[in-house]
This record gives sequence, C-alpha cells and structure tokens, in this order.
Amino acid sequence: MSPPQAASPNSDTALKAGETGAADSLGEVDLVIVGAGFAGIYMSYRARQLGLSYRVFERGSGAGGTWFWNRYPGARCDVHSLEYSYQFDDALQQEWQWTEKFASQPEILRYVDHVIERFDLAGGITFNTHVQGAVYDEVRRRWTVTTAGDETGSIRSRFLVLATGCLSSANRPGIAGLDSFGGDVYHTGEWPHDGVDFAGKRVAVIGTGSSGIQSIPIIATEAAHLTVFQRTAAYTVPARNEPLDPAIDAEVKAAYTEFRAKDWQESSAFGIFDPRSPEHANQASPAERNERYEQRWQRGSWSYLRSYVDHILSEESNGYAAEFVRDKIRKTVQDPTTAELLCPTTIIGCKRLCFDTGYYETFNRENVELVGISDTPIERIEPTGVVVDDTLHEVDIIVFATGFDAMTGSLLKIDPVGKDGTSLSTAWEAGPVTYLGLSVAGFPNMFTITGPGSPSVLANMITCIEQHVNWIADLLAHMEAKAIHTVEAETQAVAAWVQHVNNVAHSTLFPSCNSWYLGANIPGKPRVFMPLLGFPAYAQRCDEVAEQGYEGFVLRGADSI
Ligand code: NA7
Repeated sequence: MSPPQAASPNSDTALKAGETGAADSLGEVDLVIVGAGFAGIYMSYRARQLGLSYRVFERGSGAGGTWFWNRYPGARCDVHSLEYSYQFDDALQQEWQWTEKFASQPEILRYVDHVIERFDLAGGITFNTHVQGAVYDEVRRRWTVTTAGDETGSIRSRFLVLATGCLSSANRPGIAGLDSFGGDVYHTGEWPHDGVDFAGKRVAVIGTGSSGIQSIPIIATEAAHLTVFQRTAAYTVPARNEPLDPAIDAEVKAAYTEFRAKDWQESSAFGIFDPRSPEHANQASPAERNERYEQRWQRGSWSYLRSYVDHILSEESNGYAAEFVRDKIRKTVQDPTTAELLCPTTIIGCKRLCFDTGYYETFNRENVELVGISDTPIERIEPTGVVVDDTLHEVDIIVFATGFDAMTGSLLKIDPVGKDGTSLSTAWEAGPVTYLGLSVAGFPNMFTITGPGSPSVLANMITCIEQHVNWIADLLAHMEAKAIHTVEAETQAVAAWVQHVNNVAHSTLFPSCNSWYLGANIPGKPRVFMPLLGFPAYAQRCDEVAEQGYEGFVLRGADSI
C-alpha cells in the first residue's frame, strides 16, 4: 500500500522570511479532497499520478458517497451498469462483472471498494472525519481545512477539491411534533447499515420521488400496514431490470473504448441502450404515438422519454407522453380515487423521471393506503402517528423519503470562506454562481466537482466526474509546470456562465415545476436552475477554455506577486 505522497518538490510554501505561521495539527498537503464518493476516489488517483501530496476526508465509515448512505430497500441505479462505471482504466472495465442491467446499491458499493483496493487508494482516505470548514489565507495562499471525527484538527493545503456530491445532504422537513413521535424515524438517504425490520409494523412513508417509489413496493410486502403520504404525484415508468445479458456484456467489452466514445456524444453521456428517436411527437398520428409509447413502456426506463426528441421542448408533445402514463395508472390501480390521486399533472421529465418495479400495483394491496398532502399538508406528528386534515394516521415507523438539499447543500454546510473573508453562503445568497460548475470567483484554488452549472445530475454522473477530475488534474499539472500558484474564476466569466446555464434551461420545459434541480424542494432556497443541459457541448467548452490558456480564469505566478 502506498501512502499519499509527501509534499511535492514544487510546493510553494509562500511564507515570507521571518514568518513562522502556527503549525497546523494535521500538517500541510498540496491538495485536500472532501468526500470519498466516485469523485473523491478518482481525484485522489489523479493527484497521486501527478505526484501531489493529498488527503481525502470522508464523513462516512466507508467510501461510495451517496451510495454509501442510500441503503434503503430497493435502492438501485437508473443508468445501465455498463455505462455507470469508470472508464479511465481499460483493465478495470474489462474485469469488473456487473450482474444486473441496473446495479443495486450493494453491488455499486462492492465496485467502489474494488476500485479502491485495485488502485491502492485506501491509505489516502481518512474515514469518519467530517470537514467542518475551510478558510483561505491570501497571504500564505493556503486553505486551512478544519476536521472533526477520527482525525480532529486543521490541515493546510494549496488546493481544495469539494467532491461532496449532489445528493448527499438529506432533507428532513421540520414538521411540528416530530420530536414527540414514539416510534422509529428513518430517512432513505441515511439508512441504517443493519436494515430496518418492518415485520408487523404500521409504517408511514413520506415522499414519492425516486427513493419512495423504489422502496414503497418492498416495504409494502414486509409491513403490516403502509400509509404513503404524497405531496406531488411523480411519473414512474417500469424499470424492467433483469440480469445483465452475457451477450451484451461481451459485445460492449469487445469494444469498450468505442462504446464510451459514442456514449460521450450522447447529450446525457449515457443512453446508447435507449437511443432517442429524432422524430417529433406532435408530428406523429395518435396511433403512431400510442404504438411507440407502448413499445417504449414495455422496454422500460429511459427508453420511454426518448420516444420522441421534443418531449422536454414542446408542451403539446410532453402532454401526449404524460397522458399515456396517466392512462396506464388508471388501468393498473383498481380504486379510481387512488388512481386519480396517483396521476401526475406536471410536465413529464421536468422532475427526474422515476423507474419502478411494481409501484402502481402496490396500491392494489389491502395493506396500503395513499394520503394526498398537496392541498392538506401534514399538520403535525403526534406520539402515535401523523395528522393530516384532522385525521390521525397511527404508525410505528416513519420513513422520510423526502430527498436532498441537492447540489449546494453539502457545499454550504462546509461554507468555505474565500478572499476578503467572504463565505460561500454570502457569495451564493441569490443562488449558486460558478464558472463551468468548477470554480467560484473569490475562492482561489478551490474546485467543485459536478457543481451547480455543470451537467452533473442531468447526465451520467460517473462520466461527468471523470471529465471534471481530468480537467482539474490537467490544470494542476499546468500550474506546476508554469510555476503558477493560484487560479481563480473571473467575475465576468462567472456572470456569463450563469447566464448561459439559465438560457439553456429556459429554452426547455425543465424549469416549469418545483424540482430539486431548481432548489424548489427546500423552503427558502433561491429558485435557480442549477444543472446544465448537454454534456458534449459542455465538455467541448471546457477543452476550449483550457486550450485558450484557461480563458475566464486569472492565473497568478511568482512573477505576478
Ligand atoms: P426527491 O426526488 O426530491 O423526492 C422527494 C419526495 O419527498 C417528493 O415526493 C417530495 O414532494 C417529497 N417531499 C419533500 N419535502 C416534503 C415535505 N416537507 N412534506 C411532504 N413531502 C415532501 O428525492 P428522492 O430521494 O426520492 O430522489 C432524489 C434523486 O435520487 C432522484 O431524483 C434520482 O436522481 C436519485 P414534492 O415533489 O417536492 O412535492
């Protein structure tokens, strides 16, 4: 096992003669990486390749990021396994054997652990250690990062990489009386490692996004009674998960590089298995549309929304796809009142589409009840249950499937303080502003991976992560080679980028509903569309920025002191 590198020979201590500087309890490295999910793991691999000294701090007791925490029943990826994996090492992608079309959470964790072991990365990761804050010192040109947990203290670094993930800060709604509840309370995004025994219990699930929709059918089969509290009905399409076909596995692995290159050209950096039809729904006849929707419904998952090219562009076309799903719900759910309550009315796809295994069928079970809380929100929680519209629903367990303070939550919990003592929360008071989703003006040598303003959650996260990490690693190598000590996004470049992200979003139907893409799920969060649509154009722009000498960034070296 190789420990993290010692400080690189090019390390610029930046201490002027006579300055001592209080020694930081955890010393100094070139690079502090926050988080040991897919992003932090790969960043540490590249840092080691570059000969940089680094430390990775991870609050969990294991690696995997969102996949470490989301252990709820039925947790599963919605991107094809052969696409949702690293591509930086051909031997790795050849040797790893996925068992299912859509990998389950435990299988993804096994993959993560395999990568760490295979590339000998464990020595650089400190688990059970929370990064609490980070402050930039302009004189020393160093970040001071404070930690708590297995290693409590502070560490100085030249660079700070926030690999904190987009879906890692659980949203626990502040419902009156929650503390008085006499039973057990869980959140899908912070699930106990030992699982939860639902046998014989009356269970409430609050929230019907992806996590609720994956877990509800399983909890229903285990619990004595299940009450589902639904604020907004979500669209879900059958996942049609199955064992990974060995013929497909062999075919992809025979030409994995070409497969990845093709994938890279997809707007979402995945989707080879479910190509988008170039036709427009509003130009097809009703019979053609229904036939196409039925085929795609049978195929399942992403295939459905890719039936036509204009679903997220034309309200009329979107309406056809939405009505087809409502029709399926009405045919599947026997009780007409429940069926109507389950019928979503928003734009299909403006919140992330969900994929299920037997979700709508679950509401035909005698032990399952649906309670709408859109017009009559949960009033309070009492020791014995949940009160809605003056009715007490008695339960023994409450499961919050209420999602995340997405994309910015974990960054703002750290709330780094940049130049002039400005905190990230102040800089982002009106919503997150970044350049390329990678850098924030006023926060030199700090990078966000898959941050707001990058494709991230609208694309294949692993592909986005590798593209980001490679871009950052190239920049760090450039800085080492040219004796550049600081890099910082220019304010004008940030403003232009934010405008670009907004323009792209507003040319689609994405901003039309209260999604976590917009921060609308968190009370008081500024309503700003955070991810950028279109991976290939984004990656090309990043390349151009680098080729043009890091256009939009200020690079400072020894001669600019
Ligand atoms: P989501 O998709 O954000 O879903 C959260 C659900 O919880 C959704 O139905 C919300 O209703 C509901 N919610 C949130 N806050 C409340 C309160 N205060 N009261 C009642 N109901 C509430 O999170 P998931 O964990 O399911 O999925 C996150 C992503 O993980 C998913 O998109 C995939 O990318 C994987 P709302 O719709 O806001 O009315």
